[in-house]
Amino acid sequence: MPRLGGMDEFPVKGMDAVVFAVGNAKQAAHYYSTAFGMRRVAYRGPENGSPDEAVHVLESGGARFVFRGPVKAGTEIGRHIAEHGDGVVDLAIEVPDVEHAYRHAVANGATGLREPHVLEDEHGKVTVAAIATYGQTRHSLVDRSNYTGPYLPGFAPADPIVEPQERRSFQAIDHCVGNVERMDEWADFYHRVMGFTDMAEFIGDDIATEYSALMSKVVADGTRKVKFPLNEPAESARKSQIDEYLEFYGGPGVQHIALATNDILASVDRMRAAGVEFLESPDSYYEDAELRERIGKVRVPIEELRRRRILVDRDEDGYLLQIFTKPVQDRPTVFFELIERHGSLGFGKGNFKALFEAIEREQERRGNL
Ligand code: TYF
Ligand code: FE
Repeated sequence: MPRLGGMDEFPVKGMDAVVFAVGNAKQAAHYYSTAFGMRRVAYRGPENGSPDEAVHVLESGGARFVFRGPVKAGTEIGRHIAEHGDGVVDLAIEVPDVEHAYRHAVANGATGLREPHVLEDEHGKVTVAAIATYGQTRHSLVDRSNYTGPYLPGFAPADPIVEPQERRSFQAIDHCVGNVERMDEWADFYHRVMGFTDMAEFIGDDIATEYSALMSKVVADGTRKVKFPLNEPAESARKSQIDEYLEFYGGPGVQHIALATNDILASVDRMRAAGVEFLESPDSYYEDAELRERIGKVRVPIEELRRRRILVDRDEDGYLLQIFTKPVQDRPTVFFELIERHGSLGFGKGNFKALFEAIEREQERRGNL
């Protein structure tokens, strides 16, 4: 029996937020409102106690994105953006006991970036600490069980930027993927520091050399609420998509955030209509007799998936539908995945070939292959 990681040594409640550093938080908040259908709920900036940066907080169901951008020259966040471009600076995790989680992490070799401390305002108290992970990325550890405000003490409630969509395009963060130089080292970090265990999905160099040019391993907490796949470039004839990321981001960082939806068809239609670009799987993917055989019956005709370029995969537990955006900034770095799960706990292993070929077509268009 595999050890049930996380439950005892490092209990987690789930993802608290994905925090982005961006050049212009006001415009990013607008894009994620109009194109991703998110709703702004909180703000902090020069008007209410944050002279260096503006922070817009957006939600879609249980998913929370935070956009931090500099409001003047010479800030720390500005230096981060100069180096990496827009990207993810913090995968914040909600935990029941910050002090315990932080002590456990640091005792097991994590670098502490911020000791546990209490933030307080009229809405209550939040305890926060932070540890370092790959590249310049961090994990804040957050306990907001004694707080009723919109995000963190010091933040003011903010109006939505546009009239919120009738139906949201996603309701939770499914998984957050890191691109690193040494996958095993970071998988071991999550085993030691957070008691996470490996999930079944693994791409070794056997598959890697055939087509993917990457190796990948997934670590997760015992409840599988927090799932972190880790990618490493593999030797191949052409430049790995992971090497491209590492070069353009300037080191390890978050590659993609997968967003859980109950109606991926509607989500894709809405997001495409709002200008979000998705990777295009070829017609041959849908015409493949082997795929049709393996997939069996899913909730919609394959034709509906083909029209939208949605991918489908099945394993012993069920099936999943998924699609990937192109990078959402000019650099070929961060992108998103939409995922609709029907029992499957996997990550779309059966789609890796089609997906990686689509990514390589994009790499080629950018002249980075
Ligand atoms: O998270 C995953 O593992 C899947 C597959 O560059 C994947 O979404 C893996 C690597 C990659 C793109 C997608
Ligand atoms: Fe994924």
